[in-house]
Amino acid sequence: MSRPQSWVPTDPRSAPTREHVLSGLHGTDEGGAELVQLLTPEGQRVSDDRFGSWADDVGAEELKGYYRDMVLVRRVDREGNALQRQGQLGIWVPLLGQEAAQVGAGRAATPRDMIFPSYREHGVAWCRGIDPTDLLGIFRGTDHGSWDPIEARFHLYTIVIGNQCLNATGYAMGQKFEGKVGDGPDAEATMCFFGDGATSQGDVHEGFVWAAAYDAPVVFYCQNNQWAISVPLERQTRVPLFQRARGYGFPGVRVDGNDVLACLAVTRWALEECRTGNGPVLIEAFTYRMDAHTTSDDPSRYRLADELELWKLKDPIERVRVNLVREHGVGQDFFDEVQAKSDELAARFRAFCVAMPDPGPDRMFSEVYAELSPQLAAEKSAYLEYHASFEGA
Ligand SMILES: Cc1ncc(C[n+]2csc(CCOP(=O)(O)OP(=O)(O)O)c2C)c(N)n1
Ligand SMILES: [Mg+2]
Repeated sequence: MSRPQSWVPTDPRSAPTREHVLSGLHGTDEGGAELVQLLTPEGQRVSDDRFGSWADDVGAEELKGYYRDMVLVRRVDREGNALQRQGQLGIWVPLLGQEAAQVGAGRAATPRDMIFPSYREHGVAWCRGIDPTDLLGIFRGTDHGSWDPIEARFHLYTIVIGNQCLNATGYAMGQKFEGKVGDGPDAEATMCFFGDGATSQGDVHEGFVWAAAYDAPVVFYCQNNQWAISVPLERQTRVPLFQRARGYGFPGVRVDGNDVLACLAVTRWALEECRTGNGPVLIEAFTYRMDAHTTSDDPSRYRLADELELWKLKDPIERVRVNLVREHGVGQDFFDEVQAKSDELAARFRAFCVAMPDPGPDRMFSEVYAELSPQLAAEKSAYLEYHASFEGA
């Protein structure tokens, strides 16, 4: 069967043929011609007419910074996985493979911008200045989230798939209503992180519709890591995800999610569009989840190992390392220094985790509402009384 040139039917009124559907699915499997890339998997810096200028200021020093970010974030991630296996955490959600998608986007945001994550955004949290030890509470089950979302301008993790798209859109509408969109230095935007699977949720659709109708300054940042637990991307969509934006009336861009520079450039552009009143924007960061969905998942049951082997060749950290060595003459000292920093961070992360105290029974009632309602206050005292009945038992 020959594949048509494009997935788009020639007559827009006609239903897509089987061939069109299949070619559309094919388009979702690969980056495709519209993938924005500034750093190839081989570590070569390349140009891009539309977005290249948004990373023109990135020289050796900045690139070294992004390399350091990605190595440290990966190290935290690997330690998190190990701590779960050793019984110190109830669960861990790995980001392995998505470091560039997160660091590129996270470093593009200014301190004024507000960010709504899902549950895998440890790299974005890092860019917001959240100490990695603050991530441990949720996964050890001692906390709902240990950072102040207002101060960090980074909301607490959301486990309910897609829900944060509504929160982010509402927040961005508020920014618009309060006159925070425009040319001034106080302009700000919102960024919302979600996965490929989340795009099948009603909440994401509703968020897109409201954001479009109100010109809300929100960047929808979809990390397409090809899988929603065991469900592959082709079960979620007939068209490449970035093209969905068109149906809502705003631009969609597909960026190489394993290319930190391209993610930085495209996100800088998108946030600026939003701040200046041209939002919303959808970014599809085309990447791959190299580990399991969570530590409760076993991907060998639903995907072939050779897929992972192919994506290893597109590793987001390795291409930056190669570029630093080849195009900037960075020597081994720098890489040794980053390695030493990563060992130090890992040791601190582990030591913090194993020493975390168990919270008291009142903890689950604290910092949820500013003031407890009478009903919650009654529930709290009943619970504390029940707890106390075990004392000495
Ligand atoms: C509303 C809702 N439905 C189902 C789930 C169970 N669930 C947790 S993660 C997940 C898959 C999400 O996939 P994707 O959006 O691609 O994000 P990824 O985990 O790949 O980053 C599902 C179905 C949930 N948490 N919330
Ligand atoms: Mg996914």
